[in-house]
Amino acid sequence: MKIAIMGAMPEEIEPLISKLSDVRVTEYAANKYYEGVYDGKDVVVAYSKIGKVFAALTATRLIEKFACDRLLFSGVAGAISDELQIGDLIIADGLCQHDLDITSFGHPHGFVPEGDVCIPTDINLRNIAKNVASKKGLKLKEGVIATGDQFVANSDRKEWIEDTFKADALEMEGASVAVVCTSLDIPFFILRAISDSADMDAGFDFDEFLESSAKISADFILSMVEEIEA
Ligand code: 3QA
Repeated sequence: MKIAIMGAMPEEIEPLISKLSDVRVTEYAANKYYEGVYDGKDVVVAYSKIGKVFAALTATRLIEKFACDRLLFSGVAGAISDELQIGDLIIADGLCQHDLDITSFGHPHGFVPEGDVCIPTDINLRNIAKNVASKKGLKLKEGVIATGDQFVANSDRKEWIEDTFKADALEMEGASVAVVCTSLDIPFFILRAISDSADMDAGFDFDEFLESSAKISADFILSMVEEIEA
């Protein structure tokens, strides 16, 4: 078993790589990949850079070149659900692409032929997350995460995403990782800690809480790695 852990931004993986031992760094397509050991398990950590295309490239590389057979994503997200405050954790039960649109042809938002509007995450990894949360007494929301190549800082757009996809949080990478992992048959998991509420104040909040929320997510992911059987 080799576990890939990816984020989108350097801030999202720094709290992870600082905890690895025997680190070896390699570079591919202007991304750095950190192979190392955590809790006796082989892990490969990388940040993709922002957005769906970079995330798809990095996820593919982690699976095909580094032979990872599980992929965990750690990072921050904008909240949609009122239940989610800054610093709260959400795991995706499914992910959709809110900016994928061939509705001119009568298809629903987020759909293309031979694809799915909503891609489910691995149930075993979700159960491990729930066990970690209950052990640590942490609140963990489970819901739909919507992905698109937009930093959403607009209440109208946010409400549209909520209404259209029943989404609880939004970000810019999860669904593309879901497409790659499902296509390549790799169990995957998406965790996010809230950095902002995707509204007028989102840019300001994001700058303020990126680091602290990224750390909350990363710490949780490491606890999950401890629970995953080698
Ligand atoms: C935002 C990051 C991208 O990887 C997606 C954070 C948190 N709040 C969001 C929101 N809308 C969409 N996504 C998010 N991540 C990158 S833009 C800022 C870059 O600053 C999740 C996310 N409201 C770089 C310095 O110039």
